[in-house]
Amino acid sequence: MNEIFKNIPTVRFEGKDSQNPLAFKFYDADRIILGKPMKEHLPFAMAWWHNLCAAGTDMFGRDTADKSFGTEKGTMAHARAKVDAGFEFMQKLGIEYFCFHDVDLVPEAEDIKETNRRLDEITDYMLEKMQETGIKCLWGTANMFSNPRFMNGAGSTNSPEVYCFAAAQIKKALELTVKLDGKGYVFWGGREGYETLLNTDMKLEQQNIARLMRMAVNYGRSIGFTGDFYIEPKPKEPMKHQYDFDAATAIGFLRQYGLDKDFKMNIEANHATLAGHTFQHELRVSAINGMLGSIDANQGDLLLGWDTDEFPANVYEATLCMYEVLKAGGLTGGFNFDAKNRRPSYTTEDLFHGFILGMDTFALGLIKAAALIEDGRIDAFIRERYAGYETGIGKTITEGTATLENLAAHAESMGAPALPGSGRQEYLQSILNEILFKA
Ligand code: XUL
Ligand code: CO
Repeated sequence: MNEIFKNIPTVRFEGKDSQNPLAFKFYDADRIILGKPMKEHLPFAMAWWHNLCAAGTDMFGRDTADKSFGTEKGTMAHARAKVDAGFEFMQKLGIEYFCFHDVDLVPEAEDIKETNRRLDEITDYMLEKMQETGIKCLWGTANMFSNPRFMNGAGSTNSPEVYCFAAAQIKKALELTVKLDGKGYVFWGGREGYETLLNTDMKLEQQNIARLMRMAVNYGRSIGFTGDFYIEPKPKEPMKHQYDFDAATAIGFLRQYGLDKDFKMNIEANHATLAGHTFQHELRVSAINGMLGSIDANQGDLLLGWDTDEFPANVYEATLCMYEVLKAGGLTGGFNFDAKNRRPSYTTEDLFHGFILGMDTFALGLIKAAALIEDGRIDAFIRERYAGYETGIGKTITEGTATLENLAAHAESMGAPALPGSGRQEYLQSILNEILFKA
């Protein structure tokens, strides 16, 4: 087979003193951290759409990068070339997973039967490559937001015909996910929301989304999909308001409609910040509800109000992310780089630099999060901060034996309570800095 990225060698770990732009400085796949090799803590995935499809087009200008891979775009030859490029790319970086939308894989035809035939053909080819390389599928999904028919959403559309079309795409995408043995299936409701309540039946739209998800679960289970379904919360963009606003909202929705046993969260860093939360907050909310499934690893620009999907470079954030992931006992999914190069970074080398940056950032985050946990001062502080609930009147509260009368009687008997202990935020932030930047 022809090598596509001829100027790029296999990217290897060279350590922190290396200045080789095509080497890892921190991601050392086999290094043991807290008893497990880094690559098991960090199952990285390539997003088909950003890496093999997107070429820099934005609202103000056309492509800057050439992603034709020597073929004509919009053809099945191009679809196959993307498979070749993708697998060579993942192998050169040591990435073991990929994620895809249906229409990332093949050009969409007018007739869904023809699109599905193309999907069968390309996934046969992908399966061959997967067997050859050992690379696996992290998750699949259906793109129910790009085609104009989805202008009002898929599950939330006002048109039953469009709803049927969404059902057909989900059915096929689930079949493909099973065929490729994907660990998960994602719902990102990009257009499941509204532009104005003046034309919106919010209750019906939400019920219909839940109905579609229920049908997806029933069908998925009937064809042998044993993995997790994921909701990927995002508050806005493209719609003004999206129903899966954040993790807490999505979890409430899943519980309301009895879908919580089959679904977990796929948390994306940049979506968290758009919702006005930190990435860590969204991970914690998911984890404490037993629903931390997978992560879309990217970062936003806090000065911009949209989803910039940048490769993660912020070690502080990655450390707090990995702290949450380690505390939760790891992910059932993985770390999908839902990230793209900046438009002026249009060369082949830039594709690799983006992933090297992201993988090194998360490797550093893992190393530092493990150090925070081993250091133990933050954990000890939190334990101590809530120690009052382990004995006496506090224990009656957590055990559930307290009544309002008991607690009121206790309050009356003791006079004014002492102030709660200091939160010591600055001390704790110093510990974090000390561990992050220890010379
Ligand atoms: C969009 C986004 C999607 C999902 C998959 O903001 O994150 O690419 O990850 O549909
Ligand atoms: Co995403």
